Amino acid sequence: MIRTVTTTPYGDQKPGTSGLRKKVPVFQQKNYAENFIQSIFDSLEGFQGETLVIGGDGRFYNREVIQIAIKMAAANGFGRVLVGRGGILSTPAASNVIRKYKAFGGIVLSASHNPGGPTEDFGIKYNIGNGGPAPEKITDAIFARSKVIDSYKISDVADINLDAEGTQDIDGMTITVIDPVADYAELMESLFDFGAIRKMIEGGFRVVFDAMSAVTGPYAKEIIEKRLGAPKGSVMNFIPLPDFGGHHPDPNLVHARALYETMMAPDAPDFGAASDGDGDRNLVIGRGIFITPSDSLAMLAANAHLAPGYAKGLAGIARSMPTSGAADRVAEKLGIGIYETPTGWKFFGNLLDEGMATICGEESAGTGSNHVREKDGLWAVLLWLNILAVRKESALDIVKNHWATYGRNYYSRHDYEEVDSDAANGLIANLRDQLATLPGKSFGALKVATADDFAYNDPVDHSVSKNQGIRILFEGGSRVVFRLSGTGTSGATLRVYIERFEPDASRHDIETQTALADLIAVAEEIASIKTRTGRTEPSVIT
Ligand code: VG1
Ligand code: CO
Repeated sequence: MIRTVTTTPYGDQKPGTSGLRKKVPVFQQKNYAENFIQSIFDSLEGFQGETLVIGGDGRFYNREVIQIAIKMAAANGFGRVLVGRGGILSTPAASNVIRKYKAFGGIVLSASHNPGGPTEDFGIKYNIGNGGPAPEKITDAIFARSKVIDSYKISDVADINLDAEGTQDIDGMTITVIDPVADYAELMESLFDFGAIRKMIEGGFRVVFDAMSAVTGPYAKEIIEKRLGAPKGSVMNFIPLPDFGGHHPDPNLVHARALYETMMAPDAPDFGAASDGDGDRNLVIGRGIFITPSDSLAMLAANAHLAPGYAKGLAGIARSMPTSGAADRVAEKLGIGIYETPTGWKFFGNLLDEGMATICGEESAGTGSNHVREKDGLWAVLLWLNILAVRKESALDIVKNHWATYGRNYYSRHDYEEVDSDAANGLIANLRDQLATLPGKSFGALKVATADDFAYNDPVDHSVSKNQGIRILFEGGSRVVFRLSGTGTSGATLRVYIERFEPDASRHDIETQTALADLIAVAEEIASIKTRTGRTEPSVIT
């Protein structure tokens, strides 16, 4: 039986960089999730009888919202729901399922790298039929709808058993509980030379993967241990936990410290990697060398043709604006297009759909390709393994060679988390006010060439996205970028991105923060971070 329930709107359901993210208690307010899901459905057209994919990263409150979403999909007229067993689907796996089964779209439940638990974070995101995050046109419509919504529809049925694969019907809709891993593992096997990787591992190559007690555990177990033959124990923290074991499932040098230390030890394995809460990010560390995400994007692009799925070469590379220009040099050498987009995977969708870009990446540990429409953590790890298996060199040698060929883009991001929102907005406003007068100004040896607030004109649908980050570019190619995070759930997070290009191979071994020290000081001088935020140092440096 279908019920129509009267509700009142919440004013704060604005999707951010990657969907709606709030603390669990916010989502637990009366009708909060229902309002948002109905606002999604109300913003879509033509889904009657169509398929909806539903899955999440297994965090606290995942199962509850999955039940709600299924019952609301039935009441709103979807013909079929595909849901991952246990309510689990990694973000890239969900993207794949949407594409493979020609679904109308999908609802992905995740707050990604943010911590989980009763007082931590939760999130809901809508993906369109290409498998990618809804573009701004749709997220704007969802927000507008959420502000006036007065009722939602839900099927009045008992909870669905999510733990057994199979099919059942409710209110005229079919629900199929699917294996969350199988389709994804098959896709990976179609892109990479599993035989070559298996042989490398048989030959003694040691790989470790930290699933951070998050969604990639079952995927990495199946692929890295079972299909590629890595010894048991190669995948660590492989059981997805609702609170990620109390950790931040954020694969960076702060939260994946143990992995970093393992990789820097004298008896380190050959290759180490980690992924985040929902499986779309990757951290890669070769023995003795941390590979920054921006460098990893460039190196994967330069070597992708060594994997069967990319043997024909790349059509183009796309990177988010704050991501370093290392990939640009590769695109230039390959003679292919390079695109600079705002932060967030949704901006890559059109470029991938149009065949303009094959590989995309973000400095925030996200890399992916046209195989799905999300960034994909395990995909990046497997592409690295495929490249290592073909080149038969260490990751360290590949990195050093790359820098020697293309030059090195020293790069770092400084995050100031949970700062006062007014202070953060004031800081950005102050930077905006300086944009006109900065060009031509000198700070020590650094002279500002241009300064702007990044705006993106989508070359495919010609939509314009403004205010995407303050860029200060110096003569010689160095730059500093400032923007506020769109994924946080309390206060504001200021991100400062710092980059300097160094062509001289004899200067490629400087410690990163040292190499960037002058720029870091100028960033402080221009933005007055310390006085405006009251912070003496960043909370996270990546
Ligand atoms: C951050 C990253 C961005 C990424 C987004 C979602 O956004 O900077 O590159 O696409 O998270 O990633 P923001 O607005 O906080 O800077 V995930 O893995 O959290 O879905
Ligand atoms: Co993520």
